Amino acid sequence: MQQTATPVSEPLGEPRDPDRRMMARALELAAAGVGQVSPGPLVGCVIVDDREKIIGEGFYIFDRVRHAETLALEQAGSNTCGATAYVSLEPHAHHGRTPPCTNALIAAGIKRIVAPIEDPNPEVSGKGFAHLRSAGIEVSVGSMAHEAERLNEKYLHFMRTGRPFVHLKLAVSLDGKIATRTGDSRWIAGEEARALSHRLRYESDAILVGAGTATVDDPLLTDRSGAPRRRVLVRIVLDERLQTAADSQLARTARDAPVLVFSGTSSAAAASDAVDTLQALGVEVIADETGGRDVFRVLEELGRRSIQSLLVEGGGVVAGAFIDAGMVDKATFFIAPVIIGGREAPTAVAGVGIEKMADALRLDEVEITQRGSDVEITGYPRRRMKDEG
Ligand code: AOF
Repeated sequence: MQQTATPVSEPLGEPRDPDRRMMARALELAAAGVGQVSPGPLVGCVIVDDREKIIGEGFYIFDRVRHAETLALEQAGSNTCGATAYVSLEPHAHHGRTPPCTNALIAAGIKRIVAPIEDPNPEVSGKGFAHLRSAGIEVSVGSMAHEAERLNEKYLHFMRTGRPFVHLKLAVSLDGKIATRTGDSRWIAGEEARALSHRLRYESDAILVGAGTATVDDPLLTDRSGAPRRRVLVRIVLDERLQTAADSQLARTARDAPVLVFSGTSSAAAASDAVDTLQALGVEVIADETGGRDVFRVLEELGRRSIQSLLVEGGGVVAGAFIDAGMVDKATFFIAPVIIGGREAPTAVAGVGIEKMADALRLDEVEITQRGSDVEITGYPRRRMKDEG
């Protein structure tokens, strides 16, 4: 398969030394696999000769099976003896769908390996580096570690916790509302923000909304980015009282893209006809004793299904449940210059909330970007002190 990736002229950030420059290229190559690696990692590899010339490049795509290092070595051909390999993740040393990449690197006569971070996959973690070192290869770890962590934030979180990485995305008015008092929410943010929302769907394995949003908006929740993706976006509704209608867009399209509905055990038992109807349409109804209110249990269930990443699109009740539970890993708010007003109009985040400002969820690594006339604020929730102990 032809490999295409953005050219080397625009490296990520402004790397200062040759290692950083080559690692930036490896990360850039890895990013070409977005949408096509789950449940695996994004991996890019650059092979560089002793005159610092790039002689091979590769990146991983799940369905192509072959790993980044193998592809880069193949492109480098017979010139690899004494070369340096830059890999965006620790090379694996076990037999998975492919033989160990460490074997290929050793056999090719690679002299030095540069990698930013360990692969937390227990099959790999530390073993890849140890194998390379035992073969006499110099291994440098840590170059662009933060960038590499961010690039693979979904995979790393999923490997470390067994649960999907949760990205909360909301479009809010200046007064923090997500709809009018009648529930109308089309549209708060403008076209640019909405296109970006489809990009976020594209980058996620699953998308989740609450029953209120599903009922009022009757959304399709599909990925309409047009970009190639490996796994169909799984659509999830937290629906304790089993309100999802058989004639909703979600239910009617359940054969085209999976729909999971988490409902309360008693609601599902009381409405067994509704369950049968939804199931006949292809909807999977998961009866859960908390009815999806315990988001940790929902995430564990999704983790069991190898769902690496989850985009939470609201509404306020669901956003509140995820924030109260401390289960948001990244947040994107599109703030539109519009004022909705009305005490009854829903706010972006409901839930229990907090008493003291000191307990508010603050974002770190905040990026603020103008999107048309809207402002995007994206950041990572700071871990709260009480979680630290
Ligand atoms: C690498 N280079 O390009 C990739 C790695 O057998 P697989 O392909 O499903 O992959 C199994 C594991 O290998 C995967 O979970 C991850 O730990 C590592 N992926 N490793 O050295 C690559 N894709």
